[in-house]
Amino acid sequence: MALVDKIKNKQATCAVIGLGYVGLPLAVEFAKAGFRVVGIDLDERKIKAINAGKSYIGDVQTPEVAALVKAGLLRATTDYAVLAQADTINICVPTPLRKTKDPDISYIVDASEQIAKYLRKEQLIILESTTYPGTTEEVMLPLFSEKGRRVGKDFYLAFSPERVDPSNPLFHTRNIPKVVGGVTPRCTQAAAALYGRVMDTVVPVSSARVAETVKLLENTFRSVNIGLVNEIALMCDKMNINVWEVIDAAATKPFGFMPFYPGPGLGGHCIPIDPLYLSWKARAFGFEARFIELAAHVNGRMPEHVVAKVADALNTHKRSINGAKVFVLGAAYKKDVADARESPALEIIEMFRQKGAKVAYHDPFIPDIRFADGLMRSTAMTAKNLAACDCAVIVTNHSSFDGSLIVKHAPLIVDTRNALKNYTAAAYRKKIISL
Ligand code: SAJ
Repeated sequence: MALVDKIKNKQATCAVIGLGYVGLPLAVEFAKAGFRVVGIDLDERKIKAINAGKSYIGDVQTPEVAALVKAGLLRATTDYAVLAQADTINICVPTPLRKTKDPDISYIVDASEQIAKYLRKEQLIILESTTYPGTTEEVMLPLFSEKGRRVGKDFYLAFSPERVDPSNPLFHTRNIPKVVGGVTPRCTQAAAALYGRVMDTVVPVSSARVAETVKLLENTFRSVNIGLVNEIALMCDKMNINVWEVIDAAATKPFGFMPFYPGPGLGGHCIPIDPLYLSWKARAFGFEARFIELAAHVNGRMPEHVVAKVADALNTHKRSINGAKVFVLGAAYKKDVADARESPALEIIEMFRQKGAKVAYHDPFIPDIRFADGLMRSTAMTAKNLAACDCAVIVTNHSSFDGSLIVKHAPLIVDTRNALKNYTAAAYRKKIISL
């Protein structure tokens, strides 16, 4: 295949559509491997930053971008016309949910329609955005097959799930095994050839559908297990058993167990969303994915449980939640990330406010949060501010949080992340309420 030869000798020009936390690292890895790469994004700021040799993604170093741009291996544009010169095209655009909790693949369709405008012989298109099984073949393929073009002969089409884990210190784009499935075997071969020149490990599978489903299984596995451990936490709370101690002891089992931890709810732009793409598609086949729906229900109830715990804790101090000063510590969806998308903290803050509490929050990664009635800014976590509240609630356990400061000054603490597990002295235990 002429395209595979071009890839093998790195003469291919690679286009990456969508330059976010998946697309930019991918574009940089392709360029580092020696390919000429053109990134495409609608956001002018991203384009300007890249062409000025600057990174806006934590896991991508600016000097690296600068060197690749200087070497002529990396450039960015908002103009899709460059696709006419591309030999390979990777799509890394968002796949959110609509308000109705149905999949929103409009970004994939928009990108595909642009690709179809410039499609020419021997081009390879690879979708990386997480989506329901069948998207590549049922939605994208028809757009490219017009004018008698034949997939696997005139052009190649594949799916390869993104597995980027932002700020993961060990696993980066290049050393995470890359699953890839083509619409035809020759499509798989072409896509595997491309990744084989960039990634340490390539895992070819028999079809695009299999590759789409691999990603959804990975993240549904997490959502369902988090839902299970949250339900166990609710049970242990009723039975006055320390669920954290139970999990730590269970985790000593050297096989057949993987610890997950209860928390204030499920945040991020992957885990709360991806499983619902799978259950939505299953419903189209008349199949009710009950585990997925139940996990979403249990995880969705955790913010309410946290607010109830705080109300009970205040009650033991003869305070009602209405009028109480509540200090939420941590707003990001998980520790040490600067991302509050779908964070349970947002729902918890809203619930406190609806109940008449005076809420402040502190998060070193999230300087402000926009609510319907305006902007809320992060409040410094000082001894004074901790002492001034009626209850502090640890919602995200950032590594930078000073447990001794919190325990010393806050009069009452609800700890939803077991962040204060080392403060076991009787005096402390009286004022620290665990999830
Ligand atoms: N969470 C719990 N208990 C747990 C684990 C997570 O409550 O035991 C919560 C987190 O606080 C967060 C949400 O679930 O609110 C999601 O956490 P996550 O650890 O799954 O982190 P994400 O959303 O960044 O997931 C990403 C995913 N990566 C990709 O989709 C490429 C996921 O597949 C990774 O396994 C995960 O990172 C990871 O392991 O860090």
